[in-house]
Amino acid sequence: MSKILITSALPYINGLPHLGHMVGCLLPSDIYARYMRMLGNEVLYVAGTDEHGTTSEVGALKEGMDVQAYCDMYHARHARTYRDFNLSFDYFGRTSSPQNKEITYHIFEQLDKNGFIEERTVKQVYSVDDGMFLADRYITGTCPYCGYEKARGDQCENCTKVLEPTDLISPRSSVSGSSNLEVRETKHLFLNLPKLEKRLGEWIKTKEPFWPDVAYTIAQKWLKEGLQPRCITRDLKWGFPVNKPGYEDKVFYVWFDAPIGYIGITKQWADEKPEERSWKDWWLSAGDVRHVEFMGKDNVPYHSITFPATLLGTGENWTQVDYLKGMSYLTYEGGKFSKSEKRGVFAEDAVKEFPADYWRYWLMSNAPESSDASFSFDLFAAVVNKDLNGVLGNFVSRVLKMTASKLGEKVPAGGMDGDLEKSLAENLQTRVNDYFKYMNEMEFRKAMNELRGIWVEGNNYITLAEPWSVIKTDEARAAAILRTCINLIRIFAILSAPVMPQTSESMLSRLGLTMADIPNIKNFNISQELSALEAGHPFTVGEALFERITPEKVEELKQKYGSSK
Ligand code: B3M
Ligand code: ZN
Repeated sequence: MSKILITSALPYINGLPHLGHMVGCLLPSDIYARYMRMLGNEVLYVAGTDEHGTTSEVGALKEGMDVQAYCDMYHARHARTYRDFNLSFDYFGRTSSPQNKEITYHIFEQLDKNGFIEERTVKQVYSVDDGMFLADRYITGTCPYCGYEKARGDQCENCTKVLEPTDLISPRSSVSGSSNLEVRETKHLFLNLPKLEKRLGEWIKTKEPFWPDVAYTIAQKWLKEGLQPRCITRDLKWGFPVNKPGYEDKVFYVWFDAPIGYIGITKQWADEKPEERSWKDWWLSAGDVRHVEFMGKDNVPYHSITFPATLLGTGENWTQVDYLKGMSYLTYEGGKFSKSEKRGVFAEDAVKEFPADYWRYWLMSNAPESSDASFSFDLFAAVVNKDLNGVLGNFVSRVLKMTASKLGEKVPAGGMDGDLEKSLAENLQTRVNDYFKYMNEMEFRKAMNELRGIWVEGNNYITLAEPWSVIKTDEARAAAILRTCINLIRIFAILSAPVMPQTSESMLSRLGLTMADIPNIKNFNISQELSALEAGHPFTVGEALFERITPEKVEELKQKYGSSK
């Protein structure tokens, strides 16, 4: 048994998750966590909301709420949505927790003590009427290059030129619209990354054979270009006040305390049962922990450079990332998801339309891994109707109905296995080995392809074995075939459990089993599993597992959620 620490990138509190966020880090991490538990590993799986920063302050301001209350409300909404999607976090915490504050302070003190923090004076835009320094993207003005009137201080959306706030013509605050802006000098703390570059390079080398290409390439590119000192403080009110004399009125930059949040959230989890849990067993001189992180690819630099360097700079033995799974992007009906333009399915609504498993399966079998992927309701309905309803659902209901009506609601007795069963076992074992291989490698699209292949083997078997005709002449042989089929249902339930936990539970319950009856799958031997349920074991037929999605429903959904431009 190994200890596996799994984290999903922490979603920003102010952006409610859409399908792209779900597939970008939350879902794959859950599927991996469930799978690792089924292998008998000791898993700790944590995530939480990323709450600090200008976006929260501005978001709260726009909704006329106090920032704390705003974050409390959105935290609850995030947590509820992920519960509805059946994400199996051991803990879903918050970066604003006292625990995270304590660890952030400690890490900062170590960095400062070891000489990796430096003071610099920078020039920044101050909004007199708002009484605050403005982050570059909260300054709006006319683009000097193309004349677009709503260019942001960091970039012009229209011509994509990267800008400095001072480039803008007639700049104004995006918070209040006020143009009473001044450039003021302000002191900030920087993490001296150049000083850590050598150590970081050496550490990355130790990871080379294990890191997926995307992560390794991005990290190498940054190192090659040379690291720059990074500002880790901000002139804001919402955040952890900096614990250094002279900086008390500033807070840590959101990207400083957010990844530390993984540790802070683990401490939140441990503090609930201090007598049996220890956060240090996972994070500090923990030794035997394998740490796997899931994130969108834009987050990779922070997780392969900045955060590891931060931890290295403490001089302490922190658990570092062993594997980074970076996902590409999911588009919606060929365009971008956009809350303001009412385009795209947000996770909160998704589970109101269909059970979570429909989404979980579709998203993982179309995961944007090697390239971006596109969601459309046509594709979604096609996959649900074909793979889930047509292949899996149909098999289950056909087998159970036929057995119940011809031989009673028990696993039938009698008959002999023959060549068909032999080749079924062989084919399945190959498929299952590949499925496990891809799950281990976190190649989810390929893994889902194998899972579907496993269901297809069941359908091929029943088509060849024809229990419906055999039963007319040889009841014992038909009994043997249906016994195999019922055992296949149990096997399908076990193997589908990481991606479709509810469906799995529903399949098991027909067989009088629960999730707790799922065996350790480390040495999953198909021949043995094919006779796990013995003659006489009772079952019930139950309702259809899935519902077909009609073309009318697809049209209705396209209208409701916005279709392609
Ligand atoms: N909240 C960015 C994002 O959601 C950021 C991730 C933090 S992970 C420590 O894309
Ligand atoms: Zn422009």
